[in-house]
Amino acid sequence: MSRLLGGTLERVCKAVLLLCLLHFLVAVILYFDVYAQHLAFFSRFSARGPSRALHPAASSSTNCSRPNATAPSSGLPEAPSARPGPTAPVLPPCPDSPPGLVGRLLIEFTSPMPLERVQRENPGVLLGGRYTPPDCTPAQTVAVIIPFRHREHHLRYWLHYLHPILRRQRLRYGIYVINQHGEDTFNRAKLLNVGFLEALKEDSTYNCFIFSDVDLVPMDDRNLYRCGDQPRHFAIAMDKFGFRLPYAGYFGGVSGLNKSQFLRINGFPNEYWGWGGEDDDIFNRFTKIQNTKLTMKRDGIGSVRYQVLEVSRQPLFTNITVDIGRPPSWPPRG
Ligand code: NGS
Repeated sequence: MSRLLGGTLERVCKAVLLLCLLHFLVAVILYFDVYAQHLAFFSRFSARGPSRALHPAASSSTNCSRPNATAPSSGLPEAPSARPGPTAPVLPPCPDSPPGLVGRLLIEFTSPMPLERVQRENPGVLLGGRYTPPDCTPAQTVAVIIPFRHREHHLRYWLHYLHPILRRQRLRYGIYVINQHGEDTFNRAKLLNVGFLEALKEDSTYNCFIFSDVDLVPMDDRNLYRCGDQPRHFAIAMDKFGFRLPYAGYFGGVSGLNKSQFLRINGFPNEYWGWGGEDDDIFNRFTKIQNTKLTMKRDGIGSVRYQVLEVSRQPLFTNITVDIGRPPSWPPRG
């Protein structure tokens, strides 16, 4: 009887052990599945809904670098950059994989972030938030467009994190904050259209446009802010969505299109007043599905109407205040 009981007990113990092992294996697989995508990790520091705690990957300092860190062998020059004059030697093309990247970044939004500090820590950035690597010639010129209103606090963090990242990525870039004038309903996509046109007025050599929310920063500098053969969605793994896409076809947060891609889809829709939907419409422009097929020809960069009220070149960004009008009189969305 006792031998029978002992045998059963042994079998139960073995089964429990096996189950534990299986559990451990699944945990390891899931861990690597999530962390394999860490290049694409993004942190949103204000959710549109209630604010959320940062993922431990963002708040822990383990293996993470400070935003203005330099890799030991980066050789990142700090001197203010200048375009080569007629006698300056022709610089070599910038490498595809920039040598000075530091990988995972320590992202935290606790201490105040004065603009003077950001300026001090980014000596190579010129008036208007322009930067050109002094030691190589980048393949693209990148305009970063930020739709904006009343988010100075977020903007300071964004500049603090992004300038060092973009410099390490050896990009030639400019930062354009497109500030919606007045208190009428916000229109993110229309501001992005304005940013595209106004950035090109500032510098007609821009050939890559990165459209970024002001409260979204990459958590790893190996996520390169460059354009590709296809429109790119950068924010595919965000802390607020558990580092996954909230749904297939999500195109919000940070995206990038080169000039011809943007023009081929007639830019972005102007008619999405208030929260949500504009990014889905933009995504649909690539696949020309649903209602977008009917609207994209008449509503886009070709039909955008606005008035520039002020262009102000600040040390770390160009601020363009625009009047984009108001939503039509039927009830606004969102
Ligand atoms: C969808 C919205 C998108 C938005 C996404 C995530 O429902 O514009 O939620 O929103 N689409 C529509 O409203 C049709 S978020 O959780 O970031 O606030 O980007």
